[in-house]
Amino acid sequence: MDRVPLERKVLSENDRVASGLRARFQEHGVLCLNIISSPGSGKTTLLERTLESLPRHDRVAVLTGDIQTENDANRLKRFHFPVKQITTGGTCHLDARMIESHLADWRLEDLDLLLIENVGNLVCPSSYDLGEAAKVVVLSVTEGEDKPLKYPSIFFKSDLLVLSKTDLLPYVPFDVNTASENARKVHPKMEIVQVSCLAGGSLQEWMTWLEARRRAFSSGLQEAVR
Ligand SMILES: Nc1nc2c(ncn2[C@@H]2O[C@H](COP(=O)(O)OP(=O)(O)OP(=O)(O)O)[C@@H](O)[C@H]2O)c(=O)[nH]1
Ligand SMILES: [Mg+2]
Repeated sequence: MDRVPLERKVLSENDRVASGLRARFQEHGVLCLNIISSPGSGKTTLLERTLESLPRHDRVAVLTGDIQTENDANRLKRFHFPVKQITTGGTCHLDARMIESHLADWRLEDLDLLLIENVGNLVCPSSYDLGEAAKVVVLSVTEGEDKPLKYPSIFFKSDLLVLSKTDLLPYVPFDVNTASENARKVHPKMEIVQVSCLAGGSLQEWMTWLEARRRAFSSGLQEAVR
């Protein structure tokens, strides 16, 4: 008798909740980005500068994750967009259930863009789908060019690599080409932008990517309803 092997993918609880979130984001036209990096690579500073440069009427909100403190939310609330802190109390990553519960009293129909700052960690957040449209990994120039090779999962799963703190390049032995080559060894289609968030530094490449992604997402939604 021939035997037919049957394989059934049993979705984990997190994947199930994340799929529900993704469907809701799609239904309400919310582009969700999950921003991941080591502690201190500059995620909150990048978000501060981003919020600062967006028009006040832009339909943007931020969820920011940390093990302890409301510090990042307090920094981000100054820009008058909806911001909530998710304090995990010890867990080294956000999960889909945390996103779902913190979105409970926000109307998704009032948003176009949801930026999630994950807990500072290059390992665990890569395993937890939050329902995002894309992961963005931030690597600062003080961390070394080899990080994409050492922590391949997050670089493989991210659409964009933000090389941050480029103002420090004159002072640290970090080769942008080597870092980019390493990232593309892991993820050949990785898009890469360079930013400096210091006063006078440039966010232009990141803002251009973000705008293009928002346009592509919204035209994808329009195509879907045609
Ligand atoms: N030189 C330089 N310093 C930066 C830049 N961006 C951020 N920093 C500094 O890096 C430190 C960490 O920045 P944060 O934005 O708090 O980093 P983070 O990734 O949000 O940190 P966690 O949330 O703790 O993981 C701060 O002292 C920032 O001032 C930059 O572009 N250039
Ligand atoms: Mg932060």
